[in-house]
Amino acid sequence: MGLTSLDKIIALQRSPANIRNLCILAHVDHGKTTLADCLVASNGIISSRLAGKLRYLDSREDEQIRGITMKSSAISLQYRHGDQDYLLNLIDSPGHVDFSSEVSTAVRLCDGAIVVVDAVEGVCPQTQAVLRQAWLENIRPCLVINKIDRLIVELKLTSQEAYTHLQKILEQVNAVTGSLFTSKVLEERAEKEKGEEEEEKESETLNGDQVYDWSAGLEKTDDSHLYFSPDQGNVVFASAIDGWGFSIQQFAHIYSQRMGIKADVLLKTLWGDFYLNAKAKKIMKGAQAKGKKQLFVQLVLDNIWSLYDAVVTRRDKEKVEKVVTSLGLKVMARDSRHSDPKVLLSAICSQWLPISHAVLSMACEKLPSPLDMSAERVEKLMSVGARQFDTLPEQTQELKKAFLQCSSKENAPAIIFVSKMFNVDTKALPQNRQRPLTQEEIAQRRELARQRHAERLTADQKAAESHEDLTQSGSAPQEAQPAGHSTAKMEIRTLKDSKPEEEEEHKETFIAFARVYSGVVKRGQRVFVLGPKYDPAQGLSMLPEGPSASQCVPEVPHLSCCSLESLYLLMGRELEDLEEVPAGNVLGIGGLEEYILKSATLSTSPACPPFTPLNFEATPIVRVAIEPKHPSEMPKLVRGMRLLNQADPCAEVLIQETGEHVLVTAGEVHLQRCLDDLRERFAKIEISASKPIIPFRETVVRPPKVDMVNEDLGKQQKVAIIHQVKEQASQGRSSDTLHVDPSGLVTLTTPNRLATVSVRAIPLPKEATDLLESSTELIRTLEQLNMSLREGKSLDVSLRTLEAIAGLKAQLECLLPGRKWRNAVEQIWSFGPRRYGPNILLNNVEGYQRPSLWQCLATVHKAGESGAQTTAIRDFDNSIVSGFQLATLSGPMCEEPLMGVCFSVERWDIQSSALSQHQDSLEEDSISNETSVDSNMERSTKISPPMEGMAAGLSQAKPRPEAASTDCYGPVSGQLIAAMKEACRHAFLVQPQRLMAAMYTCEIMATAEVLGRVYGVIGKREGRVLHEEMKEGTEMFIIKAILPVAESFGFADEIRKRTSGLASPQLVFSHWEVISSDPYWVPTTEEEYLHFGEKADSANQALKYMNAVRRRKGLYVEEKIVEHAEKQRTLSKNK
Ligand SMILES: Nc1nc2c(ncn2[C@@H]2O[C@H](COP(=O)(O)OP(=O)(O)OP(=O)(O)O)[C@@H](O)[C@H]2O)c(=O)[nH]1
Ligand SMILES: [Mg+2]
Repeated sequence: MGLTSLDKIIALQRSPANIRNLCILAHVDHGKTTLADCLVASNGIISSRLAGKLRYLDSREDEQIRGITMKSSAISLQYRHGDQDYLLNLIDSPGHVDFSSEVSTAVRLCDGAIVVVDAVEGVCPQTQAVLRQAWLENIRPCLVINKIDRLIVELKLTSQEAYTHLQKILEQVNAVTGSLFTSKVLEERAEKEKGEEEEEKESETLNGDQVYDWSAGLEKTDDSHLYFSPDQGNVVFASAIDGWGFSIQQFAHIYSQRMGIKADVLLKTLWGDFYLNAKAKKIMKGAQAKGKKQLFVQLVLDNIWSLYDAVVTRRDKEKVEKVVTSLGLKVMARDSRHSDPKVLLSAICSQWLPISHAVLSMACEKLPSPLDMSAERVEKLMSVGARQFDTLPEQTQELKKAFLQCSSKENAPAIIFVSKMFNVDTKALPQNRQRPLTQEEIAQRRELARQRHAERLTADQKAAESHEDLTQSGSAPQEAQPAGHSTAKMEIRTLKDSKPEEEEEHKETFIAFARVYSGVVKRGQRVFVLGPKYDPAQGLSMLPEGPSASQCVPEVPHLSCCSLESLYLLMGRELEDLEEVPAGNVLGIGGLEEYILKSATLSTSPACPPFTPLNFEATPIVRVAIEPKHPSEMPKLVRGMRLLNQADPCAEVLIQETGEHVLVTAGEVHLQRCLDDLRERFAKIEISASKPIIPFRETVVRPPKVDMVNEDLGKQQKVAIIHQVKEQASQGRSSDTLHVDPSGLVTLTTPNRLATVSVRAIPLPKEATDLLESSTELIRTLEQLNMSLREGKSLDVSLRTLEAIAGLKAQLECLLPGRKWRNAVEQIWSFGPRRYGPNILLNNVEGYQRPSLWQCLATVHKAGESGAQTTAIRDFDNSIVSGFQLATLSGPMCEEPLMGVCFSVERWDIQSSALSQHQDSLEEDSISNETSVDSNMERSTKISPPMEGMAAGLSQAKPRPEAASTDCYGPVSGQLIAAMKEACRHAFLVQPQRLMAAMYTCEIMATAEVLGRVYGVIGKREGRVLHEEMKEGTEMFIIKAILPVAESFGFADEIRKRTSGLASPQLVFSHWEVISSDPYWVPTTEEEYLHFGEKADSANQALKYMNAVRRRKGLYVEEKIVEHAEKQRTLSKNK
């Protein structure tokens, strides 16, 4: 880029009112990068002839090869609009679902977005997703309806039909916005109502006139500015590939001059049901009813249609010339002579209706500048997790002003957010880049080269001579021998020169993708790095007198200090060095890789809170184990995976218990990119990846009512089940500590016989499981609250969080109805695995009371309310929970996590000797205090005989000295954990078990001809079609289907191949689903024998999955390898 424009950009960075930070968002392949090309070409960075073909911002090789964008990248452009110069920091984002996390990183740094929609495909799943993301981040969108040329050339619509079609697309987009808006208003309304109710309760006075207000609040709220409408100026119609685009402002301007109609009248009527009455010289309403052409069709579309007709379809040279002269354009001869009519077309269109002009003008007019940031957005950015903005320290709340002012004054605190770390080749950094040479340098180099050439010539001559001598004397030539003094010197020099270069080649530098929200950032400045858990209140108390980041910092948790070594202007593939960057700009920062993993907040003020984490929509689900081809290269792989983890917002890297290095990615395409990155950039070694590791869940279901041939199961079958249970129980009774009763209650005693637990496994209703699965964040917060309550800390929770918890509780109560679940929600002991999973531990132990899981909801927390007799036994409470956590983390079928299982603990006995043993060990650790004496006393007063009535009582069956002899079993708490885990596993095993498979949803667009093949592929892969509909105005069908993740690998490829590239699906993780077949099923009734045969060896999908997992994990797989060993005969011998 030229120096002048860099200077200009630096100057523009200082006036935030003229800055627009915007990103381009869309579904995959709707033309974002092509549009970005056109905008980049307007700044002369690439040639306008190449715009749309180059895809300049797709700088990776695999992006170019695959034709999809895989990362978001930024470029700064300038544009003159009206009499002002603007700086546009443009970010292109990927549209493929696998990379949706990259979209989140882009959206966070912007104030506005350009949403691109393909005029043929219309609103697609990712279009909805990006609109939602823009909404969640409070950034304002504008719309570009792209690929309008396809309506003309491919679909061959008339201009009238195209108008109707475009109207429908606008309706679709607005419907998405509308639903987002409605849900927000309703939420606010609900909140307000709650506030009002409370107020009413306080005042207890009722307004006499108004009894009840049932308006939803939607009527009052003005939402017209949110919608896309051409007359609002926030819609551009375009064809990025042909280089044209327009908003109706442009045409209003043209026709107001040509026809003498006022521009603002045209603005209002160019889009809509208006027509031109030539006789009356009036614009009238009701074009459709009267069968007239709408103004938009007549004045806009018809012109474009006839141009395409003349240039592309009929190739009518004369007409083209006429049009060109009438529009006052100049077309170069080589363009008009070109054999491809598209060249001429884009030469004409890009002059007549340049797309960059339309889109950039819209961005300048309609998108907000950094100064317009709303207070709502600032508060959202600053409130982390459960904490509300009002509860933040005063100094922190003060910072809101800094955000809103976006000031670049010296005294303004610097606030920066880094949304991702990306890597560039160290050689591409501006300080290492080769500058263009000056004339003198060129001359010098030429001279040097000439000398070297001469030296080489003489050296070669000498070498040839000596070589001849040597061959003549019969000895082998010695290459290493220096041929001449001068060349040896030269070689040494070149060696020296190239060595550091080679080293550098291996280096990747990480650059932070960031934005300055306040203050000026200078090169070398020191700032605080605020971790996601940093608490400004704590920071402020430890750094009282507002110290600057330049001083040495005392140890504050989650806070560190770093200096910003280099600042860069992001110019797509290139970076430019900057000295300082004022507020409101997007920038790259070098030298932070030691401090930041993926994203972070930087500030000079310790009062600054960390920003809310990015909203990631994708769930990483595809796992593969990775190993180097040569085992000795393991350290390189480990290092490479660490770098990959830093460079990708979404990929996860972990080491499993088995020692495998596992990479978790969002999908197949993402996986491929990560592997390529590892091979070529980060590890630079040959690696091999395992087949994708497919996750499963294990669950129990209610006993089936019909058998496999749909016959009612009679009593006979029930007997069989009990029989089976007994059989299993007897198998498990290697020790006599296990007892299973016919109702499925499993009782297990610890090896030292001191403790006994009885557990029953019950399937949770599907809805309840789904609720738990979707509320993991909330449950985690609940668990944290309980933890701090247990530690006796004060609570700092927002009302909203408490409400959400109460809501969860109420919903659970609704979803667990009936006698069976009576009081169940109140008695939830824990969730699991990891304390927030979709399984429940229930406390059904009679007489055992413990603090409720929902204790944070109680307004007054009554400490020590639980019965005195349980205080001692409560010491072991944690062991039961831990046992449950372990059991739910890996189930007995194939050691996968459990899901949707409720373990109800119905009895729990501990012999008092165990307690005293436990107490003894505690006393050894700490000096015994009064409480322990107390509990000892209590214990002696509450003695109950074992296994009788009071299940949770304490029994003193054995005298104390015996306890010493049980020491060989280890601590009681540990034994109890193991016993609880085993009990859960056995309780699980006596219920009918099922595997659960992860499911993807996919939406496939296909034409009628290939529909059958698409169905074929879906069916073959065990998918289900949910619905199919015809896309209005096109011949495309949209098929929505769900597909097990296990069957999805290669699905997209297969669909693409079978439909000759016409359909390409995107897979998004949707939910977990029970696989209906029983992996342990064997025929039991006569009909089943008849139907499936004795061996029942028809494919059992669940068994296949289960065995595959077991085999991978090295577990025992029960399989017959040879069923009927018969001697094989060779046919030829038989003759
Ligand atoms: N007919 C037509 N094709 C277009 C137009 N704009 C883009 N394309 C084509 O659509 C394809 C996808 O374009 P891209 O710009 O790579 O799409 P994208 O939205 O950046 O795709 P991702 O980044 O992968 O999400 C390319 O083959 C383009 O040539 C257009 O206006 N008309
Ligand atoms: Mg792209």
